[in-house]
Amino acid sequence: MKRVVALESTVIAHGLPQGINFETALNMERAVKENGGIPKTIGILDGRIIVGVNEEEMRRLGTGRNVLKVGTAEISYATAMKRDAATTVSATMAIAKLNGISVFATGGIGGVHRGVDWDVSQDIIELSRTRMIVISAGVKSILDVPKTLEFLETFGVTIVGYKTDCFPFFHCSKSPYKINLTIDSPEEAVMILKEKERLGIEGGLLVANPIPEMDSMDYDELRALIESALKAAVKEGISGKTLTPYLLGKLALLSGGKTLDANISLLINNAALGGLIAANSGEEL
Ligand code: PSU
Ligand code: MN
Repeated sequence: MKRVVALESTVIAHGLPQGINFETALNMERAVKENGGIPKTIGILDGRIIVGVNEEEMRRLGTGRNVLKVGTAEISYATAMKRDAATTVSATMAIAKLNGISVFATGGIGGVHRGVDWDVSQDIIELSRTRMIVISAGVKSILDVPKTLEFLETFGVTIVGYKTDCFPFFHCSKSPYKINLTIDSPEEAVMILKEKERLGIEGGLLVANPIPEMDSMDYDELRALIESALKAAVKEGISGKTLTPYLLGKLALLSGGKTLDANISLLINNAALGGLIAANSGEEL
């Protein structure tokens, strides 16, 4: 759909604490608009899929007690059971695709978790089968980044760095992990997606967009905080869908709110780039 940027709702309902989640969601929509895009935040209310929630619906997703967190696999449960549900990266992509939307901005995609035996996000599978530009600040720093990169490669996801050859570390603009492919403009992202379409190649184009330098955290400090958060999760036996929200919450606590500020900054930054890409996408995308 012309100039539209999809936004997810899990980050509102489960990724950010109440109080700032609603405001951040609105600021993301504003960032998309300021850059020429049309934001559509996706969510499920009473089993109804909504592409472009209004403020009241956004507030309900952000404050409701019984809001499910759904990946693609759980969308049909939420709609059949008439539930309220926030959509993760995978579910947002699946719904965006059904609605002809080709650009989606998020914070960080899910991937291969650390510290637990085996936990790989549905996000990677959806990225492997849905042709769409997904803007993210790398993958969440709580994950096993090298393993996540290997999985993305295995599943045929195209990864490009936006003005960087370094795979960003979510809260931190730098990491030891390199990206082979780089783009320098929004137009280039659009060109690559159009080529995928022309050649009949499925799968996402992950645009890794580093957090702005002034809001970036120190890499070593962040690593140490993540180790502590992971230890706490193992000790408390946290697993499954609650693991990501738990770790993000714990990190915010341990860092005195620094990870939260960084998370908000990168979300806005990604929404802004989403707006720019969508504005440059022309008629066909
Ligand atoms: N990025 C954030 N905060 C989040 C998420 C990503 O800044 O809350 C969410 C996304 O919706 C992503 C989900 O799809 O976490 C991944 O969860 P899991 O690891 O359970 O697959
Ligand atoms: Mn998981």
